[in-house]
Amino acid sequence: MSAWRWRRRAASVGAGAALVAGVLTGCGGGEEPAPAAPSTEGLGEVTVAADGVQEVTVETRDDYEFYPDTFTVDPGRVRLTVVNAADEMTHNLEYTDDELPAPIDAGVAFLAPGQEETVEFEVTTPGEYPFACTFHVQLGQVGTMTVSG
Ligand SMILES: [Cu+2]
Repeated sequence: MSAWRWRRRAASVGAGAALVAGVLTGCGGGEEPAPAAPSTEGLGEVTVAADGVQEVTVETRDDYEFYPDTFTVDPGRVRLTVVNAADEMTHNLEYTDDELPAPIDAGVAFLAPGQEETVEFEVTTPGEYPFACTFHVQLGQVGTMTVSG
């Protein structure tokens, strides 16, 4: 086989591979497009309301996560809103007492799908305050609020 013929052959194999790749891509196009991920904009962002209280929103969905699972506040009053944006799942948010630097007398005991609840409490002691969904703590639905010092 001459060098010229070999190159022609290589070129035609290359074209065949490109065709196969095109067909495979075509098959993939038949799948359902993945749903857009829900927005996390504003979640976990701490703002100070007109009355001076820090406000923060955490969301739960149809999985075992908090969105976000960490946020940081300054010592003072905190107004925490927990939004359960799930279609199916029930969640809660409780501060896990035995690990806290200081007790927090607040939590959201039960949120059905589509419900939200706001609680207000005071934090004074800097540190890390673990929280959890007590229904799903075994599945890793935990988070941490940091009180800066
Ligand atoms: Cu949960």
